[in-house]
Amino acid sequence: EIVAHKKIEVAARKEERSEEVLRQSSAFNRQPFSLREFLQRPDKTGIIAEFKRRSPSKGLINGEATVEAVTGAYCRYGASGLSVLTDEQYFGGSSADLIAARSINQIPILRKDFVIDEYQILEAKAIGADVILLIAECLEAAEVARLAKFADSLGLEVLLEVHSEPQLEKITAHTHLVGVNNRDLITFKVDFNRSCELAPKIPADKVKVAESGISDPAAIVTLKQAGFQGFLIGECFMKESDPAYAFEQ
Ligand code: IGP
Repeated sequence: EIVAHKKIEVAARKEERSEEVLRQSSAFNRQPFSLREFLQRPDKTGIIAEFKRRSPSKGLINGEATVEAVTGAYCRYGASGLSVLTDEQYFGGSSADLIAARSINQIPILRKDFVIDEYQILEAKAIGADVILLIAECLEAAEVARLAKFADSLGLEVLLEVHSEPQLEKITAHTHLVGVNNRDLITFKVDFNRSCELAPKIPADKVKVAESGISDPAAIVTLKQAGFQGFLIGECFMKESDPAYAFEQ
Protein backbone atom coordinates (compact mmCIF):
# COMPACT_ATOMS: atom_id res chain seq x y z
CA GLU A 1 0.00 0.00 0.00
CA ILE A 2 2.79 2.40 0.93
CA VAL A 3 4.67 1.38 -2.23
CA ALA A 4 1.63 2.01 -4.43
CA HIS A 5 1.18 5.42 -2.85
CA LYS A 6 4.86 6.30 -3.33
CA LYS A 7 4.70 5.39 -7.01
CA ILE A 8 1.92 7.91 -7.56
CA GLU A 9 3.65 10.56 -5.49
CA VAL A 10 6.97 10.13 -7.32
CA ALA A 11 5.33 10.14 -10.75
CA ALA A 12 3.75 13.51 -9.93
CA ARG A 13 7.03 15.00 -8.75
CA LYS A 14 8.84 13.76 -11.88
CA GLU A 15 6.42 15.85 -13.91
CA GLU A 16 7.13 18.91 -11.80
CA ARG A 17 10.89 18.75 -11.77
CA SER A 18 13.11 16.96 -14.28
CA GLU A 19 16.14 14.89 -13.35
CA GLU A 20 18.18 17.50 -15.15
CA VAL A 21 17.01 20.20 -12.75
CA LEU A 22 17.81 17.99 -9.73
CA ARG A 23 21.33 17.46 -11.03
CA GLN A 24 21.82 21.22 -11.26
CA SER A 25 21.01 21.89 -7.62
CA SER A 26 23.97 23.21 -5.64
CA ALA A 27 23.86 20.38 -3.08
CA PHE A 28 24.16 17.85 -5.88
CA ASN A 29 27.86 18.47 -6.32
CA ARG A 30 28.92 18.58 -2.69
CA GLN A 31 31.09 15.82 -1.31
CA PRO A 32 28.80 13.64 0.86
CA PHE A 33 29.74 12.70 4.43
CA SER A 34 30.27 9.00 5.15
CA LEU A 35 27.95 7.62 7.82
CA ARG A 36 30.06 4.48 7.97
CA GLU A 37 33.02 6.62 8.90
CA PHE A 38 31.18 8.87 11.37
CA LEU A 39 29.78 5.82 13.18
CA GLN A 40 33.31 4.67 13.82
CA ARG A 41 34.63 7.98 15.17
CA PRO A 42 35.62 7.64 18.83
CA ASP A 43 34.46 11.17 19.66
CA LYS A 44 30.86 10.44 18.60
CA THR A 45 28.09 8.43 20.25
CA GLY A 46 27.09 6.08 17.42
CA ILE A 47 23.59 7.52 17.66
CA ILE A 48 21.72 8.39 14.48
CA ALA A 49 19.20 10.84 15.89
CA GLU A 50 15.91 11.12 14.06
CA PHE A 51 13.62 14.08 13.45
CA LYS A 52 10.10 12.62 13.31
CA ARG A 53 6.94 14.62 14.00
CA ARG A 54 4.48 11.78 13.77
CA SER A 55 4.27 8.13 12.82
CA PRO A 56 1.57 5.65 11.82
CA SER A 57 2.11 3.69 15.03
CA LYS A 58 2.15 6.58 17.49
CA GLY A 59 0.22 9.37 15.78
CA LEU A 60 1.48 12.82 16.71
CA ILE A 61 4.80 12.61 18.57
CA ASN A 62 5.83 16.27 18.58
CA GLY A 63 4.08 19.09 16.78
CA GLU A 64 6.11 21.91 18.29
CA ALA A 65 9.77 21.10 17.76
CA THR A 66 11.57 22.80 14.90
CA VAL A 67 14.00 20.90 12.73
CA GLU A 68 16.76 23.51 13.13
CA ALA A 69 16.69 23.57 16.93
CA VAL A 70 16.42 19.82 17.32
CA THR A 71 18.96 18.66 14.75
CA GLY A 72 21.42 21.39 15.70
CA ALA A 73 21.35 20.25 19.30
CA TYR A 74 21.51 16.53 18.37
CA CYS A 75 24.65 17.39 16.49
CA ARG A 76 26.22 19.34 19.37
CA TYR A 77 25.50 16.51 21.80
CA GLY A 78 27.51 14.08 19.68
CA ALA A 79 25.15 12.39 17.25
CA SER A 80 27.11 10.48 14.60
CA GLY A 81 24.39 11.16 12.09
CA LEU A 82 20.90 12.57 11.60
CA SER A 83 17.83 10.88 10.16
CA VAL A 84 15.20 13.19 8.71
CA LEU A 85 11.80 11.91 7.62
CA THR A 86 10.86 13.32 4.22
CA ASP A 87 7.64 11.33 3.86
CA GLU A 88 4.68 13.64 4.29
CA GLN A 89 1.70 11.31 4.19
CA TYR A 90 2.62 8.99 7.05
CA PHE A 91 5.28 10.88 8.99
CA GLY A 92 4.55 14.57 8.44
CA GLY A 93 8.02 15.22 7.05
CA SER A 94 9.24 17.00 3.92
CA SER A 95 12.24 17.69 1.74
CA ALA A 96 12.25 21.17 3.27
CA ASP A 97 13.00 19.61 6.67
CA LEU A 98 16.04 17.85 5.28
CA ILE A 99 17.23 20.97 3.48
CA ALA A 100 16.93 22.91 6.74
CA ALA A 101 18.85 20.24 8.67
CA ARG A 102 21.54 20.20 5.97
CA SER A 103 22.01 23.94 6.03
CA ILE A 104 23.16 23.97 9.66
CA ASN A 105 24.79 20.57 10.32
CA GLN A 106 28.10 19.08 9.24
CA ILE A 107 27.38 15.41 9.94
CA PRO A 108 25.85 12.70 7.71
CA ILE A 109 22.10 12.89 7.07
CA LEU A 110 19.93 9.91 6.20
CA ARG A 111 16.96 10.64 3.97
CA LYS A 112 14.27 8.61 5.73
CA ASP A 113 11.60 7.69 3.22
CA PHE A 114 10.28 4.76 1.22
CA VAL A 115 12.63 4.71 -1.75
CA ILE A 116 11.29 2.78 -4.72
CA ASP A 117 12.65 4.74 -7.69
CA GLU A 118 15.97 6.19 -8.88
CA TYR A 119 14.34 9.62 -9.04
CA GLN A 120 14.09 9.70 -5.21
CA ILE A 121 17.81 8.99 -4.98
CA LEU A 122 18.56 11.94 -7.25
CA GLU A 123 16.26 14.03 -5.05
CA ALA A 124 18.07 12.83 -1.93
CA LYS A 125 21.35 14.03 -3.37
CA ALA A 126 19.84 17.30 -4.57
CA ILE A 127 18.52 18.19 -1.10
CA GLY A 128 21.85 17.41 0.57
CA ALA A 129 21.35 13.92 2.00
CA ASP A 130 24.37 11.60 2.40
CA VAL A 131 22.64 8.27 2.93
CA ILE A 132 19.47 6.65 1.60
CA LEU A 133 17.32 3.98 3.18
CA LEU A 134 16.21 0.90 1.27
CA ILE A 135 13.65 -1.25 3.05
CA ALA A 136 14.00 -4.96 2.24
CA GLU A 137 10.36 -5.55 3.15
CA CYS A 138 9.18 -3.20 0.38
CA LEU A 139 11.56 -4.20 -2.42
CA GLU A 140 12.47 -7.26 -4.47
CA ALA A 141 16.11 -8.37 -4.35
CA ALA A 142 16.68 -7.13 -7.91
CA GLU A 143 15.22 -3.71 -7.03
CA VAL A 144 17.45 -3.40 -3.98
CA ALA A 145 20.45 -4.30 -6.13
CA ARG A 146 19.55 -1.76 -8.82
CA LEU A 147 18.75 1.13 -6.45
CA ALA A 148 21.78 0.49 -4.22
CA LYS A 149 24.08 0.46 -7.22
CA PHE A 150 22.62 3.73 -8.46
CA ALA A 151 23.01 5.44 -5.06
CA ASP A 152 26.57 4.18 -4.75
CA SER A 153 27.38 5.53 -8.21
CA LEU A 154 26.31 9.00 -6.97
CA GLY A 155 28.53 8.72 -3.89
CA LEU A 156 25.62 8.18 -1.48
CA GLU A 157 25.75 5.43 1.11
CA VAL A 158 23.00 2.85 1.39
CA LEU A 159 21.39 1.66 4.62
CA LEU A 160 19.46 -1.55 3.92
CA GLU A 161 16.77 -2.16 6.51
CA VAL A 162 15.93 -5.77 7.31
CA HIS A 163 13.53 -7.36 9.74
CA SER A 164 13.93 -11.09 9.12
CA GLU A 165 16.63 -13.55 8.18
CA PRO A 166 15.60 -14.26 4.55
CA GLN A 167 15.86 -10.51 3.84
CA LEU A 168 19.61 -10.69 4.51
CA GLU A 169 19.91 -12.25 1.05
CA LYS A 170 19.13 -8.82 -0.40
CA ILE A 171 22.45 -7.40 0.85
CA THR A 172 24.78 -6.53 -2.03
CA ALA A 173 28.25 -5.04 -2.51
CA HIS A 174 26.59 -1.61 -2.80
CA THR A 175 24.97 -1.89 0.65
CA HIS A 176 27.25 -0.03 3.05
CA LEU A 177 25.21 -0.40 6.22
CA VAL A 178 22.63 -2.94 7.37
CA GLY A 179 19.94 -1.86 9.78
CA VAL A 180 17.81 -4.25 11.77
CA ASN A 181 14.41 -2.75 12.45
CA ASN A 182 13.11 -3.99 15.79
CA ARG A 183 9.66 -2.74 14.82
CA ASP A 184 7.51 -4.89 12.58
CA LEU A 185 6.24 -2.57 9.83
CA ILE A 186 2.91 -4.36 9.65
CA THR A 187 1.99 -5.03 13.30
CA PHE A 188 4.14 -2.15 14.70
CA LYS A 189 5.26 -4.49 17.50
CA VAL A 190 8.77 -3.82 18.78
CA ASP A 191 10.82 -6.94 19.44
CA PHE A 192 14.08 -5.78 20.80
CA ASN A 193 15.75 -9.19 20.45
CA ARG A 194 15.41 -8.98 16.70
CA SER A 195 18.63 -7.01 16.43
CA CYS A 196 20.60 -9.41 18.62
CA GLU A 197 19.34 -12.48 16.74
CA LEU A 198 20.18 -11.17 13.29
CA ALA A 199 23.48 -9.44 14.13
CA PRO A 200 25.75 -12.50 13.82
CA LYS A 201 24.22 -13.30 10.43
CA ILE A 202 25.09 -9.93 8.86
CA PRO A 203 28.29 -10.01 6.76
CA ALA A 204 31.24 -8.70 8.78
CA ASP A 205 32.15 -5.99 6.26
CA LYS A 206 28.84 -4.14 6.79
CA VAL A 207 28.33 -1.58 9.54
CA LYS A 208 25.41 -2.75 11.68
CA VAL A 209 22.70 -0.37 12.82
CA ALA A 210 19.99 -1.22 15.37
CA GLU A 211 16.73 0.61 14.68
CA SER A 212 13.60 1.48 16.65
CA GLY A 213 12.37 1.12 20.19
CA ILE A 214 15.70 2.05 21.78
CA SER A 215 15.07 4.11 24.90
CA ASP A 216 17.74 3.45 27.47
CA PRO A 217 21.53 3.43 27.66
CA ALA A 218 21.57 -0.18 28.89
CA ALA A 219 20.04 -1.25 25.59
CA ILE A 220 22.85 0.46 23.73
CA VAL A 221 25.45 -1.38 25.81
CA THR A 222 23.78 -4.72 24.98
CA LEU A 223 23.56 -3.86 21.30
CA LYS A 224 27.19 -2.79 21.19
CA GLN A 225 28.16 -6.17 22.62
CA ALA A 226 26.10 -7.78 19.86
CA GLY A 227 28.25 -5.95 17.29
CA PHE A 228 26.18 -2.85 16.48
CA GLN A 229 27.95 0.42 15.78
CA GLY A 230 24.91 2.53 14.98
CA PHE A 231 21.73 3.19 16.94
CA LEU A 232 18.81 4.81 15.18
CA ILE A 233 16.65 6.59 17.75
CA GLY A 234 13.63 8.78 17.13
CA GLU A 235 10.66 8.63 19.42
CA CYS A 236 12.58 8.49 22.68
CA PHE A 237 13.92 11.99 21.88
CA MET A 238 11.02 13.39 19.90
CA LYS A 239 8.36 12.62 22.50
CA GLU A 240 9.97 15.11 24.89
CA SER A 241 9.15 18.78 24.61
CA ASP A 242 12.90 19.28 24.31
CA PRO A 243 14.13 16.33 22.19
CA ALA A 244 17.77 17.33 22.41
CA TYR A 245 17.63 17.50 26.20
CA ALA A 246 16.41 13.89 26.14
CA PHE A 247 19.47 13.06 24.06
CA GLU A 248 21.83 14.64 26.54
CA GLN A 249 20.38 12.48 29.33
C1 IGP B 1 13.32 5.23 14.84
P1 IGP B 1 12.05 4.97 17.15
O1 IGP B 1 11.27 3.82 17.75
O2 IGP B 1 13.31 5.29 17.94
O3 IGP B 1 11.23 6.18 16.92
O4 IGP B 1 12.53 4.46 15.71
C2 IGP B 1 13.39 4.59 13.45
O5 IGP B 1 14.00 3.34 13.58
C3 IGP B 1 12.00 4.44 12.82
O6 IGP B 1 11.46 5.71 12.67
C4 IGP B 1 12.01 3.73 11.48
C5 IGP B 1 11.30 4.08 10.28
C6 IGP B 1 11.63 3.07 9.33
C7 IGP B 1 10.45 5.09 9.90
C8 IGP B 1 12.71 2.61 11.18
N1 IGP B 1 12.49 2.22 9.91
C9 IGP B 1 11.14 3.11 8.02
C10 IGP B 1 9.95 5.12 8.61
C11 IGP B 1 10.31 4.14 7.69
